[in-house]
Amino acid sequence: MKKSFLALFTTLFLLSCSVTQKSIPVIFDTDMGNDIDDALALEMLFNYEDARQIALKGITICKRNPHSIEFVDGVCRFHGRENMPLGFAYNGTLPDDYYYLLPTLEAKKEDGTPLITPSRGIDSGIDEGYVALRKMLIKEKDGSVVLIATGPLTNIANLLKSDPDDISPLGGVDLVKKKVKSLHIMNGNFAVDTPEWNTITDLDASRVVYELCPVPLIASGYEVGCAVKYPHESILNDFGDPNQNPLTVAYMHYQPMPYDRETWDLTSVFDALDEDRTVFQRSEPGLITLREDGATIFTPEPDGLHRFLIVPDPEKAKKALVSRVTGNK
Ligand SMILES: [Ca+2]
Repeated sequence: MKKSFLALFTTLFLLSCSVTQKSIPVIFDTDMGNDIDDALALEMLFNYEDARQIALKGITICKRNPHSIEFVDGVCRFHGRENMPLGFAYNGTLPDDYYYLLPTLEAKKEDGTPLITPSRGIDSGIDEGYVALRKMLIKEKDGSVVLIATGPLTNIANLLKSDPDDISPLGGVDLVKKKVKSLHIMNGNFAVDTPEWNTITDLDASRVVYELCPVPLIASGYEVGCAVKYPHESILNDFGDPNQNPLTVAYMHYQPMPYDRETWDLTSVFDALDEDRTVFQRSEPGLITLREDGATIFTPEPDGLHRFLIVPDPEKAKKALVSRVTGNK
């Protein structure tokens, strides 16, 4: 009896240690409401957190649409995250509603009540994106935060440009250098020299991030997400009634079904957080610079802080991403 108690205690102790070690603090910056891949990426983050591999410390929104706030807050509450710290780019880009925000906010459960019930919106006094990021960062251990940005880099650039203030005596670059372990962005194109959408939607912000980011920066280029498409069958089959889950409702409104969507933002989340390093590979180190039109240029440099992603086996990557979006269902 004593032995089994000891074994149980030891197991629990080791389990708690491994949980503590693996709960990576993560901050997610998203243009939720533009493409549907942000919604799939957020679902992955919830699953990583449910598996106790990460702690999602906050979400900043770089799309200047009030319904983006309601959608993100509502989806967080749907998943039991009642008070997720949020930030919003009040002067961000792309204020349009587009295709899935409103239909998801208007969707109903079978009993006629709203599917998601946001408690916050544009008038809730949510912090400006970079202010929220500064507040989130100071709470975390030095060198610990994994920052993932899957939209135009408005908030991240404003963070890097921020001055010392009441939140921290450090300016943005020094604060990021102190707190952030790595920055993972869906940005650029490393296959051909064509400007990528996230890069050029806020080109000034992209220049700031590539020039000022003081920690390792890993970019998932346009070509990576294009090589791996999310299967519509998963949307229809893996989440119960697809009309009763905000992710699947949003997906079904983004484009006419059935369609398989490119996995751009999902690839950055997976690379940032997953222990399986065989699904996506990273390039040699180097320096990413932007041509005048916004095309990304990669120059190898042994001490460079920048890398880009490579997908050696798209079919393997698809299975890995589906597993993370569905939570291995
Ligand atoms: Ca995005």
